[in-house]
Amino acid sequence: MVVDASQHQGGKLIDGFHLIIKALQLNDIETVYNVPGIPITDLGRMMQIEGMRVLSFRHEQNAGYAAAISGFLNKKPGVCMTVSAPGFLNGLTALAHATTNCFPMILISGSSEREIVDLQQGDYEEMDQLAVAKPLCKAAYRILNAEDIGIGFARAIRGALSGRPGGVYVDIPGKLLGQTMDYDSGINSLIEVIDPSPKHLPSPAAVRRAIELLRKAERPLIILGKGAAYAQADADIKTLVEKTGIPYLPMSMAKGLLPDTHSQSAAPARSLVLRESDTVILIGARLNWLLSHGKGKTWGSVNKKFVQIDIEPTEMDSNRQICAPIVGDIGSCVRALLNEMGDNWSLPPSSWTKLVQEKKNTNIERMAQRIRNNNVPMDYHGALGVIRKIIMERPDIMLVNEGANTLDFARSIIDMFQPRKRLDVGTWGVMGIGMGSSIAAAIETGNPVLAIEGDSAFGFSGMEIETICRYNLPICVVVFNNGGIYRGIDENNDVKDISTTVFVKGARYDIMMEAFGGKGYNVSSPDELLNAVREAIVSGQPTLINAVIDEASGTESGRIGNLNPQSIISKKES
Ligand code: ADP
Ligand code: TPW
Ligand code: MG
Repeated sequence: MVVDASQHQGGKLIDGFHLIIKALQLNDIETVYNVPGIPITDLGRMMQIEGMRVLSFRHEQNAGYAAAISGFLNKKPGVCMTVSAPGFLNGLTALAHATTNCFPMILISGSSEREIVDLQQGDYEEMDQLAVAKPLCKAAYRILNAEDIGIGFARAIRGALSGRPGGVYVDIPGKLLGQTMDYDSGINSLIEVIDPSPKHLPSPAAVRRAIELLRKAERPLIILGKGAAYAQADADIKTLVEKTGIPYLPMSMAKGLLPDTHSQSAAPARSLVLRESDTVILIGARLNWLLSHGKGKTWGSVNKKFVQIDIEPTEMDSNRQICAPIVGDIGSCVRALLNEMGDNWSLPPSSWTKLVQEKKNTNIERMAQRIRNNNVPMDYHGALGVIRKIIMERPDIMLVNEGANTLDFARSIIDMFQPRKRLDVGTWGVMGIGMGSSIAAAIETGNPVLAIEGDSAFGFSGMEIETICRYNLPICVVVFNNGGIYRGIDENNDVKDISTTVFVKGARYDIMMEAFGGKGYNVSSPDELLNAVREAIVSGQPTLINAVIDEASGTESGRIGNLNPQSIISKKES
């Protein structure tokens, strides 16, 4: 039953439902991504009545991924709300993903009666959710009393945003919602969090140390990570790159921080700059697996010195010695570096920048030839050459991308021109972020969204195309349909079941979209693909394009096949 808050005002009482709503609104949180059910159905309804946006998904994991990416886009916690035990667990994957990626997010889950859960007497959807959540997020809280709702959410918001951002869990036992208290005391108990993500100035000595190192560098390189995109210090980062004249490499979600066509972008010469650089400045990027841990063949034999800017002090030396750690928020650190550099900064030796430029020219020319094909069936290059053209025409498009080959080729082929326009699988390389990220991108930015999805990747969240149609969102999903995971051609080796990596031949994902009233296209050539995407973007209507890709054109695991363990026994023998 829906109760209007004003009734309570008259009686000078307020309940848990409305205290939660007011606690969120007081902190400028107006959107919730959820799946309803006991005990939070009415909470969602009341949120809507009080003017919040509550979007309902078909699976909590997708609502969670939407919340996670909205945290990244807005520098404000994205909120996901779920029911107890199974709904909570479905949302938890996304909370862990947000924490791993340093995105601020709050997962609010309803839970069963504490007395029964703690005695394990078998309540409806019984689970000790707080204990389960704790190891998978930055902080986890349970609110038992209405008068603690203000404090509880203040802690959650500060937890998600301060220092290294991440996920916070808030456990809401069903009983809390119906609790009442005096209206005025309730309102006074709420907390507007002041400065939840305080500036963290770097120490002057750390800044001087870094500048001294940079002055001696002969082959310097800047690496921009998604922390730099998150920080929203776009103008200062651009100034730093341009004033130093240092070639830079964007990590995938930092693409577009400066346009990929920038003369200093070293992306098309990635292998060369990683191998040959002598001094590397990491800005909001970790030396994790995505950068081969800063070691091995990728990094060559040159003895490198690392400068690292990060808000998290313990990130330093995690994989390599950091000679000049700069701990602080990226905006403040970049500003401090610019101040310390002064006006006469000498550009890197031209022998270095020329070497990078030559390699770039060769690779750009090679790529241009490969994407200029109109093969049918399409290969990844032909199809992505088209998508590349679309983003050049409309750089405001939010590009969502997942898959293996579909991800790896898209990342290198599609140039980005504006910050925070590329949303992908993140640090885990997780499949399933597609539709949740697309929905949040549409809701949070209002821009057109283009999701480039492997057919396997799409399957993890595909049911949300109903959600896309229901809210009539300007999302165009392109399914790169190669009939399987990595490829559609694996043989079944005479065993009973079909190969583990292949799907139904000739599947028509476009018809799924039509089932919900959206527009479907089935295309087999780059020209058809180009026309279909253009029409979709102009129409702003929910669209799914089934793009038929040559089943044989991908490779195992895309670019990271080397990470597969090897058996001494061949697959055929075993
Ligand atoms: P990528 O995958 O793009 O290389 P990572 O997720 O590995 O990026 O790294 C992001 C880093 O950015 C994290 O170590 C995180 O602590 C840091 N970070 C996030 N926001 C800020 C900020 N505002 N200031 C400083 N560092 C930040
Ligand atoms: C949650 C493992 C990595 S990539 C991939 C899987 C299943 C799908 C690749 O096929 P797709 O792309 O999307 O069709 P393409 O172009 O190469 O054919 N479960 C989760 N995350 C991951 N990463 C996997 C499984 C995986
Ligand atoms: Mg595939």
